[in-house]
Formats: sequence, structure tokens, C-alpha cells
Amino acid sequence: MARISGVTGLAADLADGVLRGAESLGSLATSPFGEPTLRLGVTGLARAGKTVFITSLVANLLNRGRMPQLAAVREGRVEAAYLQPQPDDTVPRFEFENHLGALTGPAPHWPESTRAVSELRLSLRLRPNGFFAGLTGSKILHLDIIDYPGEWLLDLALLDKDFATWSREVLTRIETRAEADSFKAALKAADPEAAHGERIAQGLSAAFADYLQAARRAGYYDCTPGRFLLPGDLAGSPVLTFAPMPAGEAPKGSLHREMARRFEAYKARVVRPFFRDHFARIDRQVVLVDALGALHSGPRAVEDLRRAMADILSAFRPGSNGVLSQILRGKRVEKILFAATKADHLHHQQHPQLTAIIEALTQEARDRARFAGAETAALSLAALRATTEELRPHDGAELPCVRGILEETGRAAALYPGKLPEDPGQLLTPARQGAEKWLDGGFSSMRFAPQPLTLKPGDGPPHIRLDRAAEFLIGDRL
Ligand SMILES: Nc1nc2c(ncn2[C@@H]2O[C@H](COP(=O)(O)OP(=O)(O)O)[C@@H](O)[C@H]2O)c(=O)[nH]1
Ligand SMILES: [Mg+2]
Repeated sequence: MARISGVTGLAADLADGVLRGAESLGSLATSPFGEPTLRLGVTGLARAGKTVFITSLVANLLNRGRMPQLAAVREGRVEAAYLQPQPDDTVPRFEFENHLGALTGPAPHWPESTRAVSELRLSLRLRPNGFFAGLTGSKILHLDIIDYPGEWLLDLALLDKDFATWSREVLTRIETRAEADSFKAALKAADPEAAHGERIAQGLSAAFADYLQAARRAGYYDCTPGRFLLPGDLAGSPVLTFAPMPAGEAPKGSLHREMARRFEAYKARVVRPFFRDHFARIDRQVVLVDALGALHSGPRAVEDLRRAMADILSAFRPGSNGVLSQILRGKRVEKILFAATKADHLHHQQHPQLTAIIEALTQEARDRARFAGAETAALSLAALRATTEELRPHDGAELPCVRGILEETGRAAALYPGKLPEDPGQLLTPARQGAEKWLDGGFSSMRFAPQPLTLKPGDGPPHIRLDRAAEFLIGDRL
């Protein structure tokens, strides 16, 4: 079969998909409420791989040639897939076409990072299986995919806290952190009991936000309030202009009182609405984790990641938080997938070890989620495979490497990240015990650019185990 260039093939099929979408709008118009909807949440900390995951998942659902592990595709029951206008008028649309263009265009590059919640509706026309096959016509499933920052889930812990408790915890945490030195100095210079002045409040909150950014860069994940890192359109507003204050009584109208008021406003106006309007409506959830990135950064990053996971995932155990229970009113996520992303940095021989690490990293959290009735699974995937595998002779043995194009120089290079242990405890235990470095040298990393693609018609972008991820997340509804 003739090969056509990736972008043309995809763009053409895409247009086709949109046309088919328009065609089916007729049937939609006659039964606008009858068709089932599944809401899939995609989250993870910044740069975990959310944008690439959604883009490739959607592209691979539109062009299903590389999705054999999705049973409905294998059995030929997916008749059509098409993008449709999303149901939520006030949520930005996930910029699928732009992101896909970046990944599969003539000069492939990674998409721009996004900073807020976004959404996309992909509708699937399916032939029913089992008992009803042959008895009824096709059915439609609307898959609403919601992309939101994992950092926002960390804010859940704030809902149950008052300003004094939060301040005490933060100030204790930053005592020994050099990243917070300017903030600590600014706080020392400020008088919490003095009358509130906007300039002082702004100075303090800016210094605090700078600390959070620096801490995030240094590999700490406990960087709440989450919107200080990703302010979106709230930048500069009073709900984002506060900082922790030392304990103490302070008179009305004081800096301390105003900071406390804003902290409460942040909870009521920013955190709660997110959980109410977005989180509470999610049926299935994938949590993406850049475990390889953390391994590369070192034991402290791994331990921080483990803690962040435990915190993030407490959101899936509503009983743990009174306010959240009220918001959810018994509704819960049915399935949660924990996925180690960017597995194309690793030869497949080492994928089981990576999966073991992600399982261990999320163990605590997964136990809790199971407790709350959700089904969980863990796997390693690459939403967009940017490398090819290669065995390189080395010291009389063969080293399992991957080869790709370096993002910076555009040159080809081979990577052997290091040997991941069979037992993840060999990494997680020293991390927990505060080790500074990995015992045997650590893990290397490279930034590969997406490879130029030549796609067969009907094929989506190359990936690793994206079809398995999809089978776990949505397979039972297809
Ligand atoms: N090699 C490889 N790199 C990836 C993959 N997914 C994400 N990345 C890298 O991770 C970066 C962040 O991904 P992105 O999807 O923007 O993360 P987000 O912040 O969670 O939306 C990208 O710019 C890529 O460098 C993948 O499947 N393979
Ligand atoms: Mg993103």
C-alpha cells in the first residue's frame, strides 16, 4: 500500500471525521439526551505528558490502525469516531488540531504546555456486541476528555484547613528551604498587625509565588496553592494575592486578617468550584506520572513525587475530606489508571520495572482508591513514541538502548538510561530515607524530539500501550 506523509493522511482523515460528525448531527438532534456520555479525566503534574496523551489518544481513536488492544476496535465494532462541539460552554476547548499539527507536521515538535482546564468531545459510533448484536442498530457514546493540572488536586488539602493551620504547616516546611529565603526575609520585614496595604500584600504574595516556582523547579511537589503556579486568568486578582502569616491575633483591617480572608476566598471561589464543576463529574480517570523524570532528578524528587501522588489521590477517596464528600454527594470515579509516561525512553526489556516503580509509587494511594470502590491499574506507556529500540554491544554484553533525535541539536543519539532494579524498593526505600544520590550513579535522560512520521492510511501516531490504556479506561463501555 502506498505510504502517504503523516500530516496529509491525518489531516485528510480528520476532515473526513469532522464531515462524518456533521452527518451524524442529524441523529443527535433528534435524540439530544438519549446518548450516553463518559467523562474521562486526564491529570498529572506539569509536564507529566497530559497534552501529548490526549492528542495521541484522540488521533488514535480517529485512525484506529494502531489500537489492536482495544477490543472494540479489534472486533470491528467501532464504526466511526468524530469530534463534536463539547457540552460545556465555558471551558476552553482542548486544542487538538494545533497539538496534532505540532507533533505530526513537517518539523515535528512537542506542543506548547497548557496551563488550565480544557475539554474535548469525541463521539464514537459503535455496533453493540453480545446479546443485542444484530437486534439493534448502532449506538453512540460521547467521550468527553477533560485535561486538568494535577496541581489543582493538591489544593484539596486546603479545603479542610483554616488559615492558621495552613500558615503553620507552610512556615514549618520552608524553614530549611533556601528557595524560600527571599520570602522569609519579606515576611520578617512585614508587620502582620499593621493596617493592610495592597503593596505589601502584593510584595509578600509575589515573593511567596516565586518561592513556589523555585521549589517546583527544585523538584518539590508540595507547592500549593496550585493556582500560584498556574494562575491562568486569575493572575493578579485578590484570591491569588495572599501568603502564609505567623500565628497570632491581629486586629480587624490588619494585613494578617486580610490574608486570612483571601485564603478563605481562594478556597471558596477557586478550589471548590473546580471540584464541583469539573472533578465531581469525572467517571474515569488517568493519572500520568513522569516517573523516569523523577528518577533522573534523584531520590528526593522520587520521594516528593510519592508524597504528591498520595496527596493528589486522596481526592479519589472522598471519605478523607469532609468538604469533598459534600461536593461529591456519593458520586465517585469508577476506574483510575496510573500510567508512567515517556516509556519510549526505555527499551521494552525494562518496561516491567518501570511499571513496578509506578505501582510502588502509587501503592498507598491505590489502596485507598480501592477502598473507595474504584478499580485501579498501572502501566507504562508512551503516548507518542519518539525513539526506536537498539541493542548495543557493551563490555561483551548487549545494552538495551533507545535511539532518537535530540531536541536541542537535531542529531541522532542513543540512550541507555541505566538499569532499573527488579525490586522498586531499592529505589523507593533510600528515597524515603532521605538519600541524596542514587547508590550506583543514577539515571541519565535525553530530550528527544518527535520523529518525522510516515503514516499508513488509517494509522494514528506511533505509541506504546496507548491501546491498553484505552481498553482499561473505556473498553467496557464500547
Ligand atoms: N519521548 C516522549 N516524550 C514525551 C511523551 N509525552 C510527553 N513527552 C515530553 O514531555 C513534555 C511534556 O508533555 P505535555 O504533554 O506537554 O505535558 P503536560 O504538561 O502534562 O500537558 C513534552 O514536551 C515532551 O518533551 C512521550 O510519549 N514520549
Ligand atoms: Mg498540557
